[in-house]
Amino acid sequence: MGTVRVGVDGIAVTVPAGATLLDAVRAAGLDLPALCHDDRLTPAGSCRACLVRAGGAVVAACVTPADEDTHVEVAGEELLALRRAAVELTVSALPPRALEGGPEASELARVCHALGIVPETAQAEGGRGRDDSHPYVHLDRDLCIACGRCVRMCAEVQGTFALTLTGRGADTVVTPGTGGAWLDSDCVACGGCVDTCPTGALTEPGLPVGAPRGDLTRTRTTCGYCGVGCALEVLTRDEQVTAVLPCHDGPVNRGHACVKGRFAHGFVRSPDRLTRPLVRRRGRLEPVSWAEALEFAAHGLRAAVAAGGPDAVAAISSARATNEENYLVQKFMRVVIGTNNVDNCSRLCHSPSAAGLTASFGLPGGTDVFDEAELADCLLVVGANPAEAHPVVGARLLQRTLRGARLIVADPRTVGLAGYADVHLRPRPGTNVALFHGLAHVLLAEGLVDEDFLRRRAAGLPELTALLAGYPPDRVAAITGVPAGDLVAAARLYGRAERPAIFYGLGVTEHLHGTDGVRALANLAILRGAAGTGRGYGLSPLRGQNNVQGASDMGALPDVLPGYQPVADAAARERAARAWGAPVPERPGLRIPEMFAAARSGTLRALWVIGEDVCATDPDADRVAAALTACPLVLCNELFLSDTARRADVVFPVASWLEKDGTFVNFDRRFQRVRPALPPPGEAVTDFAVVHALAAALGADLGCRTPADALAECGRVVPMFAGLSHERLDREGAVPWPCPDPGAPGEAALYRERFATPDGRARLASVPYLPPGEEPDDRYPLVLVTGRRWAHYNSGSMTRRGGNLRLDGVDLLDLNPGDAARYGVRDGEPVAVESRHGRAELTARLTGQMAPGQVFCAFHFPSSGVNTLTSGHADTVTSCPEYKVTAVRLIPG
Ligand SMILES: Nc1nc2c(c(=O)[nH]1)N[C@H]1C(S)=C(S)[C@@H](COP(=O)(O)OP(=O)(O)OC[C@H]3O[C@@H](n4cnc5c(=O)[nH]c(N)nc54)[C@H](O)[C@@H]3O)O[C@H]1N2
Ligand SMILES: Nc1nc2c(c(=O)[nH]1)N[C@H]1C(S)=C(S)[C@@H](COP(=O)(O)OP(=O)(O)OC[C@H]3O[C@@H](n4cnc5c(=O)[nH]c(N)nc54)[C@H](O)[C@@H]3O)O[C@H]1N2
Ligand SMILES: [Mo]
Repeated sequence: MGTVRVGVDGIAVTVPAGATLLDAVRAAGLDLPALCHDDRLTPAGSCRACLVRAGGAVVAACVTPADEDTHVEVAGEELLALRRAAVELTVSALPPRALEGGPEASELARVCHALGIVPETAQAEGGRGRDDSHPYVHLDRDLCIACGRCVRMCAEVQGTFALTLTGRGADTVVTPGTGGAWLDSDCVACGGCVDTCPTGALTEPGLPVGAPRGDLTRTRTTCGYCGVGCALEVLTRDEQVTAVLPCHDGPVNRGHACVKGRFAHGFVRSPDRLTRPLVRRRGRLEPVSWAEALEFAAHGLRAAVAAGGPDAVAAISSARATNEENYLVQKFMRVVIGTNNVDNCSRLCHSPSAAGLTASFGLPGGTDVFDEAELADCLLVVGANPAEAHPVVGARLLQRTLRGARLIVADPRTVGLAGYADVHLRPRPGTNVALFHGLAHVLLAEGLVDEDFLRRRAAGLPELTALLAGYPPDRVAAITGVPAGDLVAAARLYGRAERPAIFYGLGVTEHLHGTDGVRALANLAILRGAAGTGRGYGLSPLRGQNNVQGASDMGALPDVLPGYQPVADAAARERAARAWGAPVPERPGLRIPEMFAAARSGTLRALWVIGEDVCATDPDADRVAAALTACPLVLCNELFLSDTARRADVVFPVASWLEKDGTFVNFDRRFQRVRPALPPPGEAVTDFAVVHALAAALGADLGCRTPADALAECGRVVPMFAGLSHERLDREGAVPWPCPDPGAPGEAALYRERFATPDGRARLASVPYLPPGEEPDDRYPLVLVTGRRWAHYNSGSMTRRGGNLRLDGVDLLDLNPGDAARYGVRDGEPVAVESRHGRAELTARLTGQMAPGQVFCAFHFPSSGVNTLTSGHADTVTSCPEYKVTAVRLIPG
């Protein structure tokens, strides 16, 4: 992209080609009001506040392109008067409260102050009323200047199209497109409209218009909900969160956010927060001092090791916690206890991605960072619902589609993006491998493969070609239920695109053959030569938790040390042992489901559960509860008395992501800083401090006193993290791994030269399609798919404590109207769901988004019992539960 040179009041500036005069004026360091303008949006040119003179004419700077050698005149009494008149006209239609809070009250107030417009200019009567129906977005109609920024934000950034301008002339005002109250609209509370509103017409409860902001403390951190990794600025006063705003320079979110990171912070000061350690005495959990709790835990751990050796102890580390905390937990287990029994919720989530991507390409992460993948001209979104589960990513994928990229969605349900898809493939749950083979069959049959790439950089083509002969479209249609014509159409779109990218989620991994699914999906990228190009696109798992990538990177896994170095590898053990000054146990440890089985059989004698509500979120919950009951010692680090904490013998109260220091790794392998915005409540401390304290109670010292030390030590154990440090991240913001060199950038796009497999080639996988573990029958005739809804997060422990409950307060079962009629279920009425394993109580919602024979629910309200329904079937390679396929029956109300 070229540049142009522009003169601004005699100052020469260089701006990128395509820039506007407003960009040039700002590049010159001059202030120019622009009330209808936001850099995140297409310019509107409607408010006339940015009038300048260029080429002899008075023009709105925000919509006038900067041409080479343009001379822009900004200063001068005449231009100032024009701008002042334009803003005065706008302000005169507003009531006095628009300018009562002083210059810092709003962008408009600031502009008025700068232009010398006095508060008395705002004299209108108003009386158009407010809409305070929504917990997070409040509308004062009288302050609306119809600049349209909110409407454009909702359309161009969020992509929800929930807002419109209605009325005429001075009466024009923003309204939800559905007409009624804001709460009942399509708004998904990303906060974008509030963020861009220049007048205070749209505000959030913590920051009403005119409220003083000067005394707020601002802390930049990384969101602790999902794995997108949004950079957020937390505003606090008196140790309370006032608001959380998206950082406009956020490397991933670029000024966008979602209802969770932006608004769901009410949990932080919830009266339910745990503030003191608890110990079980005479069957009841009672508050005790830290010294007592630690002594009790240490005593119990010693007894467990004495009775069953180090392997009688296990820990589930937290993908909600920081890298440094996860690093410390696995070090504690390996060095202090002497076992590899440590795992994290990647097991339940994207462990098939780690296994599958490693087998296909060599490393357990996506092939490219999102910014590059997003440049694709064809998006294949598979078994992922980013509109709800990764809203900031979902919004960007939608914008890419609206700007011309082709879109294929593969999901049994009509998820948010499906409405915009060129082709929506709706496979029966559990039939992905056949679906992907069907697509690959067409790619091969129609010559839509990259022969040169396959020759130079891939292995396994002859075997795959032979296998794919058995997956012609007709047979695949019979297995998956996807019409052969749709399959061919999708394969042609993906096959003919120049830059095809794949994004996928749990609809691929949480299956009996999840790892095979990942590998069969990777086959498509390899056949097209669409991975390791160095130019982006590739294949990206939309990883779930804020730090599930990092928890695994740090070695909170039973078979690998930090940096995925196998515990079975003597050299890797030796390297870690040298850094840690203690031997590393040789035998790979237990995976989460194996831990529960060992507890039930009596061989596991102590389990430390850190930030995972296993009783609510692991499958076949009754058997999980039985495991905890059987285990002589259960320790739990929690924010709340979760179903799991309730069953523990010791509960340590801990800090949340808003209260701690460290780093997270997001879904596309980027390290970012996490900083405390407020202190934890009561006696709660960080997970980091708890691990240190428990080690000390056992007479051990884990070293690395601070989180920064822990990351530095990790870099000494793992060459690919050697270039990372807190100090560097403070300076640079986000740095992707691999990052071996402190002086060089991390590797955003992997495998430019060679894949990280032993022979440097990507491996095509010849895995046959095998049916799911659970199949419907006469007694359990429906297939239940479980997944996510936009307003709640996993166990819901955080999102159910605050305004999100008003956005989504009922645990729903989605089902097709035809099935509802057949089973006598009515919309909005209670329905019991029974599987071969358990029973849940939900409320029915009839929707055409569901295919006949399938029902869907989330698992955000543990009291409904959804995870008593799910089975013990798990991915044959990684033990990831088959959450996406459970045979059920319905019993109306
Ligand atoms: N609002 C919200 N956001 C979240 C979370 C949350 O709880 N709430 N959780 C976070 C976590 S931990 C994770 S892991 C991510 C998960 O993010 P996603 O993977 O996007 O979430 P899910 O809704 O579990 O599943 C995705 C889709 O898989 C589809 N699916 C089911 N079976 C199949 C199949 O056989 N084939 C295909 N092709 N598709 C299938 C489902 O219909 C569903 O729409 O979200 C993260 N973000
Ligand atoms: N039916 C069904 N079940 C599923 C899934 C599904 O699709 N369907 N998805 C699975 C997936 S992908 C995942 S990732 C799991 C998620 O399951 P979990 O990890 O159990 O769920 P979360 O609610 O994210 O967090 C667990 C607990 O951590 C606590 N917590 C939050 N922050 C911290 C912290 O910093 N430190 C500590 N110590 N605790 C903290 C919270 O209060 C919460 O109780 O659920 C799985 N369960
Ligand atoms: Mo997850």
